[in-house]
Amino acid sequence: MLRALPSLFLCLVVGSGFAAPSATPAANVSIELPWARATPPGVQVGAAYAVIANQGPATDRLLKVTTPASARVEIHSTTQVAGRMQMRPVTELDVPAGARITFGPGGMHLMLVDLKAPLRAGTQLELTFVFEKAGAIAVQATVAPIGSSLPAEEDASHHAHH
Ligand SMILES: [Cu+2]
Repeated sequence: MLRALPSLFLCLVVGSGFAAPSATPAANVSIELPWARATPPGVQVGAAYAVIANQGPATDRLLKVTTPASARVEIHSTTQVAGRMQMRPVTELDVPAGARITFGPGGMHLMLVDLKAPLRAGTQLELTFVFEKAGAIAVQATVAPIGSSLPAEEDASHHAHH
């Protein structure tokens, strides 16, 4: 229960989501603009974000997310309850055909629990999304500075040009 405190702290940082489209070829499901926030020393949890897009004809389901950077990754939703942001674990997330689900500060997010080391701005973080149908999709998330509400601009332009 102790680690709920730093989690809550991160989740309380209000920010708007982002929705810059970027085309990723291949499978029915793609992970776009993955990014994470840097963490201060001593904090045991981090937050990561991305857009999950399902271009396929059928619903797929996100079963879990893993990373070498932390002991585990929880999928959290954030809701406003009596003026306060509360986050809840989501065990399985359905991604309907044609849907784009945006993870961002103040909303859905990936919570990296028991970080092995602080997340440093400018580094890359490997995230593997495991879907029921699409299987495992590994992406490199850019770590943006502490408190960022958008992925690094460099990262966005990188995606736009490739
Ligand atoms: Cu959370």
